[in-house]
Amino acid sequence: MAKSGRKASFASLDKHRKRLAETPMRVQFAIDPNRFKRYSAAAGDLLLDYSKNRIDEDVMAALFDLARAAGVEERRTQMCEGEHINITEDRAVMHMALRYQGDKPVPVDGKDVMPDIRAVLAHIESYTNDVRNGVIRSHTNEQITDVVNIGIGGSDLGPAMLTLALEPYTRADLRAHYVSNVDGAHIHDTLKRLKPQTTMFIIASKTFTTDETMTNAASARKWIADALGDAAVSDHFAAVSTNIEACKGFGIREDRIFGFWDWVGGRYSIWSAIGLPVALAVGYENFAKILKGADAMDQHFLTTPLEQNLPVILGLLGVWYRNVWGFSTQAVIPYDQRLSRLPAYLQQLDMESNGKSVTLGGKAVGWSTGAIVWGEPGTNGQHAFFQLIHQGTDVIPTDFLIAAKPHESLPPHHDKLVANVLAQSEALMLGKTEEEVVSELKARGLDKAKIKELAPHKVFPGNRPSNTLFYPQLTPEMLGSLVAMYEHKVFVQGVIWNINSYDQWGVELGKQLAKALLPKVKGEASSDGHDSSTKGLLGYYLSHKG
Ligand code: G6Q
Repeated sequence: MAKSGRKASFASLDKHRKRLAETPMRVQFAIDPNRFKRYSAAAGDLLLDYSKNRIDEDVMAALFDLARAAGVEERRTQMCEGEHINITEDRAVMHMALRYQGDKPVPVDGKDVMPDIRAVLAHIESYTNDVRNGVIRSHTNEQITDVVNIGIGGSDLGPAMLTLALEPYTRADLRAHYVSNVDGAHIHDTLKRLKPQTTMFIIASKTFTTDETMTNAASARKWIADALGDAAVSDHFAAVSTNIEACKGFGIREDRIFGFWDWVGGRYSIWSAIGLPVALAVGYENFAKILKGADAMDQHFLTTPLEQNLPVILGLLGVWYRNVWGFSTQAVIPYDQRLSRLPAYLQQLDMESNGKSVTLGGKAVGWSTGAIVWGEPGTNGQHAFFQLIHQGTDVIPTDFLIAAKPHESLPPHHDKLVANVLAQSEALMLGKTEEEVVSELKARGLDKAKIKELAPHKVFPGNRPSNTLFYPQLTPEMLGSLVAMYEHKVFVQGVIWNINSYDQWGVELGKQLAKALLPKVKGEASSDGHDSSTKGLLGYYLSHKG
């Protein structure tokens, strides 16, 4: 689809926007008793209710036309067939192979990758079982009680999010911790309560060169060597990387190095050995269920008609709001405390993938791309930033996530949680008109003057969009499905915007400049050549560092 075609599509969608502006959702719900049925879809047990959006059948038809015209289906096939759709790094994008449950070969650059994937999974399984069963022990012959994953970005956010989400599947005597920040406070505070004798580290780095990770790894190595001697290092470290030689150089035993491949992007790598700390925390059988759930979502994405395809629907709604209504952010609010890191995880997945401003052909895009993704769990958010979502001047499309069944038997908690999530999407959609406010205040016995004064503050504009994702329970399978669904949503949007969702050049400049600044920060080189702000800040640092 040419640039002019995309622009024309957005322009024609704009006519629908103008038309719909006359008919808010509360009117549409009143007119159409089947609205929920019409605008909900499912993938297995996962229900997506998207009826509380500014849409009607003509809008959805136009959006599905756009997906087809932009080549979402063709691109999906290209991705599956191992084409190098990551053009700037000349790489295939094959994270789906990592969770593939079928028995067909999956070729990448002429080689079936499934035997290697299965070999790494078998390695993860045996290592995980051995650590959990106390067969692999520490240098002092003790059972491992704590696993510290050292990694950052894609080598941290995914496993950290999954481990927290699957707390009901963890064992009290084996805890997983995550250290990512180069800020020494992070590793310091993590190790503060741990014993070197029973702590195992995993150095998770695709490249094994990332400065933050290497700095934390060196501090962890010193912590072990200081307490137990240098010989203990090989008993207390494992690594996940594509750079096997560098892992060996660090002192990691060959049988504790878990490989992966350059056709797996960092933020798409939780399905690879990057998931090792998760497997250690919840057991290999549960890790395998995460993969199974993700594969089920892949099959849904690959085979379900666009009109019932969850990632496609979510992606198109995002495009509708971003490019036609001009909404710049997307909130993700899990009513599931254990998904408290999901927004941060999705922030990377979405913003690093689709925060781009040139097309695949290297020209400036003529439209907005990735939205700003943010969120916190409900009900906490209600007592914090929901004010702005309800009455602020910006409209914030919101995804709500909720399980039908909690893991704990603590009535009445879950019923209250569900009442709250339903109430929020209902309130956002309905709003409260001035007439409703006035009659409420009258019923409370307020006089006319007070009502006039208060009413404008109590009006809710309503017509604010949300999706609700309802699932039976937050199981490993469901979690895998949810994450894969969002991966595919990002893919769909990337195709429509004609950008490369699989590179991240925007993170490079800051890294380069930090490298150049380090000798100056250390006071070993002059600050000449920098702008006055950078020089001024350097000067402040050098005079206060003590
Ligand atoms: C993700 C990015 C990035 C990456 C980190 C860590 O897609 O590439 O977040 O995961 O920079 O990189 P390493 O795993 O190589 O240390």
